[in-house]
Amino acid sequence: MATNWEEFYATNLPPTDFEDNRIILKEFCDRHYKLGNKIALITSGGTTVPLEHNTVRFVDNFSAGTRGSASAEYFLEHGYSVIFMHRLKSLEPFTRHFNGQKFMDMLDLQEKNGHTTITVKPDSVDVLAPVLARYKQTIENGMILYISFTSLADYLWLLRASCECLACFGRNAILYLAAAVSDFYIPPNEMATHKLQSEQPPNISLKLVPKMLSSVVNIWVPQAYVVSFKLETDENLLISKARQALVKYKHKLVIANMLQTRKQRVIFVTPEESFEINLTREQIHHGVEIEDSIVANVVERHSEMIQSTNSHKKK
Ligand code: 9Z3
Repeated sequence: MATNWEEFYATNLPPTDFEDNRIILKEFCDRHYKLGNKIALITSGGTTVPLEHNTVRFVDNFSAGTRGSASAEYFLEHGYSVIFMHRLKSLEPFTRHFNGQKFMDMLDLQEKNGHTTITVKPDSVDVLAPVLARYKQTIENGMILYISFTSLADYLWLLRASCECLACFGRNAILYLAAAVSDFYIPPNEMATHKLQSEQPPNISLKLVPKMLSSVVNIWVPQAYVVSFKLETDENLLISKARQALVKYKHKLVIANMLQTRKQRVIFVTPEESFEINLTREQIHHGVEIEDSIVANVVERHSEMIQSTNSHKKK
């Protein structure tokens, strides 16, 4: 009998650029595997759930991609190669610091004798230079791969393809699943072909998306260090739901967060313990990002896992 997963992939077509992305993913992974690098797959941003095959409307969610894009920078600082699998047009590492008007406001425009010069305002150089330097170094060393998705189906196709390429890394891979992935969708055979008409209120019935974590942890990358995120809006559910996920999927770590406070507070839930990381008002005021501590902690746990496996092997 086909599992929910097989059925999902059998009935939802891959995105049009899927084969190209698969080749790019494989090349990136092969290169970094040969270099002996540790690698982090970071998922980031929300997914869309189309309401029509010829999609005019879709269900979306709040995720801006702050968690994923900031975390990507910190993983790079810790020496990891990074696959940044993100929602198209959500925040990206490095450029996230200068989003929208901020970037324009950093520049000066001069017109003289028919010549146009654009310069960075002196007081913006200190802000731009360190980020630009890190960006250039990352790109020159080929340390990051940007792969984008929009819909839930795109995301799930790319997730499986990434896992296939990461399997050879064994314990040297981290999966850091920060994307806010829809739990509900409309199966293709139940979806309208054309734009829903507005003569009557539509009757939309969403189905549950098969739980991908189970395949990730048990089949696709069984040796990797898998970190999932649990988002809630009701504090009373947060820890119990995070624990439930750990028990069900048997991975290493769930990072729980509340929608409203996700930028200043997270709770690490592992099979052995749970503890909070909190930023003070002062830290927030000084531009400290919670992802700095989150990633440092995850990296430490990952190293411990690798070391403990190595010492087991030696015995
Ligand atoms: C998260 O909980 C992320 O921390 C956020 C980050 C999406 C809240 P932003 O992108 O927000 O910085 O604006 N991600 C996982 C959310 C999720 O859908 N988790 C599933 C669940 O809670 C489990 S995989 O059931």
